[in-house]
Amino acid sequence: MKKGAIFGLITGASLALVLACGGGESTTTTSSPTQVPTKAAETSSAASTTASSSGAADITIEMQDLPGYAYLPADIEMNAGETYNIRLVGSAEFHTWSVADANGDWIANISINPNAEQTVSFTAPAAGTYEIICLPHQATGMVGTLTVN
Ligand SMILES: [Cu+2]
Repeated sequence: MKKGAIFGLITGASLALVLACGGGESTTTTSSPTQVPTKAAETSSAASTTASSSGAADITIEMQDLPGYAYLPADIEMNAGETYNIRLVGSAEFHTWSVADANGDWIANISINPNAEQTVSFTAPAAGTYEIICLPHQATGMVGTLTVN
């Protein structure tokens, strides 16, 4: 007898839910078509403003081959803890953009293939001065300095 009473309650409750959902849906459908396009236009204009301001921290470094192996620019500055998008533009030869910490461990060690271009996300380490080297061309002067403030 008790089990039957509980089952009856559940069945009644789910019926009420189905009826409530059906009623709610039909009401929403009739009123929404005129409001949706206006809201979508407002959202997209706000999103484009955010995207243009977030690209402010970009740094572009170009690789230079003979007669003078070099990074253009060789010396860059960053703020500690800030994340930068570094665009590395390759030349005819293979290069690396390698940055070591005081212990000689790589903070960054990025390969730049011939005539390839890539953008890497790099978070500046603690304040200090770091040496940037190109592994194949370090001996011929392809070095730079990362100054973190
Ligand atoms: Cu190089």
